[in-house]
Amino acid sequence: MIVDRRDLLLRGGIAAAAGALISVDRATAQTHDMGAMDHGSMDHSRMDHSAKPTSPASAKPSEASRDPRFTPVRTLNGWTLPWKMINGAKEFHLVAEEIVHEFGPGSKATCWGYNGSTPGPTIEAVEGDRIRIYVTNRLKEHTSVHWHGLILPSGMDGVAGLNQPAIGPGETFVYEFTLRQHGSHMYHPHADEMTQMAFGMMGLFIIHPQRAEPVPIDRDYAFILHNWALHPGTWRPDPSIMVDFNLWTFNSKVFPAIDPIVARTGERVRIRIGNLSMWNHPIHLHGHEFVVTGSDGGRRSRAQWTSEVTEVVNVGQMRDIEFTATPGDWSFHCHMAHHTMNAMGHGVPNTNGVDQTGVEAKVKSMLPGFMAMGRNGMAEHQDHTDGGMVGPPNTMAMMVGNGQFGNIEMGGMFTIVKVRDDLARGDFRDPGWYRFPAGTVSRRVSSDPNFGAPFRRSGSKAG
Ligand SMILES: [Cu+2]
Repeated sequence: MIVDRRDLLLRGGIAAAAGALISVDRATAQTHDMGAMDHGSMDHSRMDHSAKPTSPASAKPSEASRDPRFTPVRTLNGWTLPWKMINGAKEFHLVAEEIVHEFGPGSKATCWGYNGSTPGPTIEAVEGDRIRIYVTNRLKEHTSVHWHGLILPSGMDGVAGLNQPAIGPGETFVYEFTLRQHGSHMYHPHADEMTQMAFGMMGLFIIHPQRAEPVPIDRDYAFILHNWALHPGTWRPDPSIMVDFNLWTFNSKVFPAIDPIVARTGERVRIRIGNLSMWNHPIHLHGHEFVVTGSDGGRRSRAQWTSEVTEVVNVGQMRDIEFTATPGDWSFHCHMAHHTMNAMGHGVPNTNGVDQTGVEAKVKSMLPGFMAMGRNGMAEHQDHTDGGMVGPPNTMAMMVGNGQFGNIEMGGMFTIVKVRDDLARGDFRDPGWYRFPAGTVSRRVSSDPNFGAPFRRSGSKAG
């Protein structure tokens, strides 16, 4: 069943429509265990094991050797593509295919990705490596892979029609080149690009420098920013949408399904952020000043590092940020407020400040389930949806997530950096909520609105 915004308005009431509503199980918020596996919480349900690629690179992840020169990248909610050394080249095998992807609890869609996931698996290698990548196309239309930001022979650049013939359905092409740089990069199709990217086809391509970095990185996270038009009550992203998206994702997941970024106190953390969405995203970290140390242009010299608390990651760019982890639970999110919400109706009447008492009774006579909301702000949405108010099928509530002090009222591009004193090296498991030292949490001192009689400007009192 397709539910459009008009249906939403009629079925759920004006304010309810402002945040396409569906109940979210409290227990699903931040309780998933990342475990120590690189595969994290990815959904393998649609991987077609009977059709495993026959190239030598179809190895189990454990067969991929670990390089002592660098800390492997941890792809948030994702995984790293295994490889095998064949005839002097690191050999990888990507499979473009349709998948069923879960954005978060209660929201799945038929998407396109690589090797069973969106984003596809991260390709990780070292500057100077010879790389051979097979690409098998299991889609019903042609595709190609562009290695975004890589310095390579023109015939390996992956623009269908320009650099190569398109990879037809069922065909396998091979790309082979030597890595001439290091840095944070991406890959994505360059054939029916608008559609294929709107459906989730993209991945990270991380190239480590040949020599160990002067400032060692203890935890190296990476993710791609993306946006999706998954209209309420539908099961396929709409590739025709240009601005009015309703799911904003880190590695194709929305809060609360995005893995936390876990670190031990004092560790140096790098987060590599790529953007293949259709907006620029100001990414903001609480409680730390980070330094922007690199991009798809490689690692910058120290003199070029800038100290920031928010860094805009423009479309088509990557940014590497680094910081020394400080204990606590710290929000990490896009600062576009609508990008930290899940599915919303846009362009609905503004009910803020509107006394709907009389209207509510009248509408209720025609729509028994109608509930007037939004007079004093929107926060009550989460109470209603957490309380079981039903919205359109397959649609996440606008604001979700429950912390130890109450509703977090977030969604979309939001996760939590969790820094603890007692984590083992390489332990990426969710450590639960931060135990605040006694006396360090902001607390109520009065419930009297006139408390303290602070100075206020005269003449600004509303109504
Ligand atoms: Cu944003």
